[in-house]
Amino acid sequence: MDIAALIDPARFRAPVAPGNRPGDRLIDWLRRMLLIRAAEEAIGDLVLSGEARCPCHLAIGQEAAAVGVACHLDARDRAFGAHRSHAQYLAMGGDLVALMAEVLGKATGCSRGMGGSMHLYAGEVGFHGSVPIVAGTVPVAVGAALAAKKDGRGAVAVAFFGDGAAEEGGVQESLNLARVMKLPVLFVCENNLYASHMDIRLRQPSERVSRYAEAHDIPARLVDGNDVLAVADAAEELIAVARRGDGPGFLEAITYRWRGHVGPDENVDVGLRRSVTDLKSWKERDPIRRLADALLARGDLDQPGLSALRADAAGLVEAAVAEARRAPYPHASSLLGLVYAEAR
Ligand SMILES: Cc1ncc(C[n+]2csc(CCOP(=O)(O)OP(=O)(O)O)c2C)c(N)n1
Ligand SMILES: [Mg+2]
Repeated sequence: MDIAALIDPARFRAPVAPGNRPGDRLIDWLRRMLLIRAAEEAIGDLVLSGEARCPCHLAIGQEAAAVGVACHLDARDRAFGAHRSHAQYLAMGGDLVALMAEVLGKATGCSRGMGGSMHLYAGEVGFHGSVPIVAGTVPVAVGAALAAKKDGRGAVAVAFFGDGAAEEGGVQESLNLARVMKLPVLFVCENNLYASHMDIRLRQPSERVSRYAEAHDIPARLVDGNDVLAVADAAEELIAVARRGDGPGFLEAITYRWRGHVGPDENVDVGLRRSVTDLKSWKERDPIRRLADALLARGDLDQPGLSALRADAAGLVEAAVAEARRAPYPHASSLLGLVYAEAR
């Protein structure tokens, strides 16, 4: 794929090409993307109303990257994220109520209300944590891949990170070690072209992050990150290589966040090149609409069916927020309870 075409928001707006993939599988992916979108819109509202007090980084517009990778992972795998990880957590099957409770700081949250939006955990489905230290979990994923290799049960580790994280030295060291030790890890760079408010074109000589993988002799795929099928095909191939013991892979998904760096507003007034026109244009590459249109065109779904999927997602999110609201806050006495591991 040509990076110049991929970063041009006037391109790739057509429905995705479902090929001969079964309709029910694709409907499941659509359902997951709709749930992520609805959940993040609700989180945005909770921030606006002041109920959510932690910083919340929304991935609205980026849903296909998380779902296209997560659909090939299972509970034995070890995925890690960063500050913008609601989508990855939900795509892996993390509990929706526990997410909302965590965002509201409640004791029933997935990190017992101690972490907030940027510290998500759902080990039971293979999501082993998100940490807002940019690039912090990339070497951790490499360690998890080493453990997986020693276990010999075919598990893979996945590091989700951004284009900004790729500029941290630890990512280079991680790529090097993973390749030299032939570890089963997939590096997934969700390249949304921004690190906080700075455009990648002001930071780098090339917009293409996967060139780092080539420098480390790691097979890389560059895809339209708003095409869940393109992401899923590339992820499937690279994950299969890792699972059979043939070493790491690197997947770069070009995408764009519709909201600001942090919080629900659009941040069009802070970046140098994030213009209203660009944002409007990127919304035309909506990963959800492109999949839904493909399913409608192929007859896997009709309009009432699509409306029902949307209503289901909205209903689940509304119920989850209500349940999270009812949950208690953690007691102050539990504050130190999670600081040290218990002696075995
Ligand atoms: C080590 C470190 N440096 C700086 C920050 C502040 N910070 C938070 S997010 C971010 C940008 C990350 O950009 P990217 O990796 O592209 O992720 P995106 O926000 O685009 O999803 C920065 C600089 C941080 N959290 N950690
Ligand atoms: Mg980024």
